[in-house]
Amino acid sequence: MKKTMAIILVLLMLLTPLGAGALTRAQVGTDVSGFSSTDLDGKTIKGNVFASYDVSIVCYFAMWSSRCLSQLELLQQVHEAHSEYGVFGMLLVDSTSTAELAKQYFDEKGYTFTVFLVDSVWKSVVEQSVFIPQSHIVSSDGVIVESWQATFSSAAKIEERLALCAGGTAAPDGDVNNDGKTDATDALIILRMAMEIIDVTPYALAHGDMDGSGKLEPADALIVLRMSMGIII
Ligand SMILES: [Ca+2]
Repeated sequence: MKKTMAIILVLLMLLTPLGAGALTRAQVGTDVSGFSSTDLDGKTIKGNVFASYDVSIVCYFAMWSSRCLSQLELLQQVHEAHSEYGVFGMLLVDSTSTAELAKQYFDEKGYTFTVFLVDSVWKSVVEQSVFIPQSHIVSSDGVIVESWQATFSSAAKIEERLALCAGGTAAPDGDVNNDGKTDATDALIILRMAMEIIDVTPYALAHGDMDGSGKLEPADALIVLRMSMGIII
């Protein structure tokens, strides 16, 4: 039985592409403490800013994307509720997404969290994905511990990820991609992490370590696959 399940898992892994929300190996683990840029008022901001917080979220956004603008409202909510977390917007700059436009928008909306312009250090990170917005959670020493290539549906979702990255715990429910369902996609992500194809993130470990062993293993993927098939609840 175990062998059969393992074969099914491997076949699924080979055949199923991971969609938005997939974690890229190259972004997680990147040291961005050397970044240097300016905020919307032209003030210098550098990588040492992360040292003031348990963890920080940096959301890469463009003014021409309504999907991005919807995230700013959520980020403001997190910023107001949690002084222990750094909340930063990082602006894509082009002819229709300028610092002036962003400043005007933030003033109109009453948003108060810091926005800085993407610099060369961050550019090498964000260019690895075509998705925007993308959010990166950064440790106090300036290393990316989690990257999220999808929109968040609520401030609570952002807060949960930040709490886990800051060392919090969660009940393992198998939903490692945080889409509200436990299904074969989650099993695949766990398997890929167990095989070191993609990096294990704090969020995935908290939600996917089904047997409580402290790490993600094929056994966890099997449990999640069985849950998704209704074999165990
Ligand atoms: Ca899921």
